[in-house]
Amino acid sequence: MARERRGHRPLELAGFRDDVVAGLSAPQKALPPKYFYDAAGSRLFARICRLPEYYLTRAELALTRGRIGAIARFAGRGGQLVEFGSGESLKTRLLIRALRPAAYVPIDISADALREATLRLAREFPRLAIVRVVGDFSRPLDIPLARGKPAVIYFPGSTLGHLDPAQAHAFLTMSRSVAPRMLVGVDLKKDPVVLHAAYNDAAGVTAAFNLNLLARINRQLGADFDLRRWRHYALYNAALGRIEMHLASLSPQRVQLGSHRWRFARGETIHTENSYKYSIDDFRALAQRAGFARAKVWTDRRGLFALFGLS
Ligand code: AVJ
Repeated sequence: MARERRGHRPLELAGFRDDVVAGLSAPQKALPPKYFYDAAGSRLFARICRLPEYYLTRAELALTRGRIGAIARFAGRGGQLVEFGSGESLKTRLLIRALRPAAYVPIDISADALREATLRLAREFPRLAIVRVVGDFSRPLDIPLARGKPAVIYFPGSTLGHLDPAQAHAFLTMSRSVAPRMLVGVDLKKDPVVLHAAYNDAAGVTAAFNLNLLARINRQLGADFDLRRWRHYALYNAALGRIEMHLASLSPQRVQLGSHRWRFARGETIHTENSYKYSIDDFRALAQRAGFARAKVWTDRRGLFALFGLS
């Protein structure tokens, strides 16, 4: 039976609205990437994961499959598996099958995504205790762990890439206080042309994913973004080691949300996401600064993606 706990207040419309107003009022207008994932956005993200250019999902799955024995030995069997994210993926199933954890504790901001993902897992693993936590793991939250059973955090998918280095350091430090071991998926630095293509796919799915954020703001908050006057713009910033996604205004325009109004110049952008890329040495150093003494690393054959085992 799956139980559900709330780590803190669920994500409310008011919070969404405040974040949008604050983000659009800054000199470099920006929106937090966590709002990409409404129902339409989650469907678009699932399509991104199957795009020929988007190597991340396939590389991580291949390396997890190929090295599952070593990964399971690192994580330990029969403990508590805490996943940051909804865990609907094939990788989670591989891990559960290999670790046979006593409890599986997925944490996700979307109660719907969490329920859907865990219902399927509960059918597939009827004897597994599943403890759902609805919450934003980017903020301190109460994670219901049993005493005496070793816990390991699973944070796949390069989701950590959203954080800048200072935030990633704080996040790893926080994670270390939750569990002594952590498995974290990290996208690696590589040919910028390969990176660029992964976020500028030929079919335009990433563009639709990015633009859906504006559609969601219109739909849920009543803003009046004219979607025909915005374009998806993603680039690799090599100096900062990150992909940046933006929405660029194609003409001078105004946007209204309640009593708020913003002007956009032609070519001005709203920064919607960062996706940091690391070298293996960069990430080892980051983990060490955050207090992890040891780092194991597994990569796919082509060296595109890495899974780190930190302890
Ligand atoms: C879910 C954060 C790993 O940064 O690659 C995919 C999100 N954005 N295409 C990523 C995303 C555009 C993705 N993460």
